[in-house]
Amino acid sequence: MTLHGQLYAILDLGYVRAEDAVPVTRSLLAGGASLLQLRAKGHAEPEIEALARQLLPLCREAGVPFIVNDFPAIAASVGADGIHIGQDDGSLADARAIVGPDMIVGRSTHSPEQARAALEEGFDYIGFGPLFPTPTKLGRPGIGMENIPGVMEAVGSRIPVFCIGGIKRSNLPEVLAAGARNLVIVSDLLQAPDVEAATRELATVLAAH
Ligand code: TZP
Ligand code: MG
Repeated sequence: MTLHGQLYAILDLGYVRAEDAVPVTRSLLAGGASLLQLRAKGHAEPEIEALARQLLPLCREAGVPFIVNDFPAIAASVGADGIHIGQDDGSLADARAIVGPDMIVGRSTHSPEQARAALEEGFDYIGFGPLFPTPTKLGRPGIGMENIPGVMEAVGSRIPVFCIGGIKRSNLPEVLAAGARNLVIVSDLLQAPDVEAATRELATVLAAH
């Protein structure tokens, strides 16, 4: 994985109806997303697996890694490219026992200490945030932007660090000025009137930065 310039899009069923998952994923991919995650909090595993089987070929066709949130067994069963796990979802070794040695395994981190720990444990990338409070992840305070430079230096020079949480086209300049180089953006893409155009706008700025 390249260290800089990536836009990680999430097909989040909190914003997209399952029946719209395929066209919205096509728009995210056409707009230039670098990675795509399926995030389906509260949905039943068979439904998530069925959706993953639909989205995986779209990502393959676009040459974009397809990542499953939360469920290593689903990622393994559908042959996804990666799995994303949070702080409460077990260790890297737990995930590797299910997905094997080759799959991308990413970790959510919420502090510089967690970011460094994830690097040392051997994760392939991290999410770092939420930078700002966000309705997509309720109940977590924003950690602010002041730790971005330190985390980018210590961790982001070794594995991709994806800043996440409340990032929008409107605050993109300040987030980039703070040192972010890869971003996860959920609601600003999924709530855009033209998802493909919004994705293209963000992906272009990020790739050129
Ligand atoms: N983890 C930390 S913040 C977040 C997740 C999944 C949600 C980011 O969504 P948005 O809509 O881009 O703030
Ligand atoms: Mg999780």
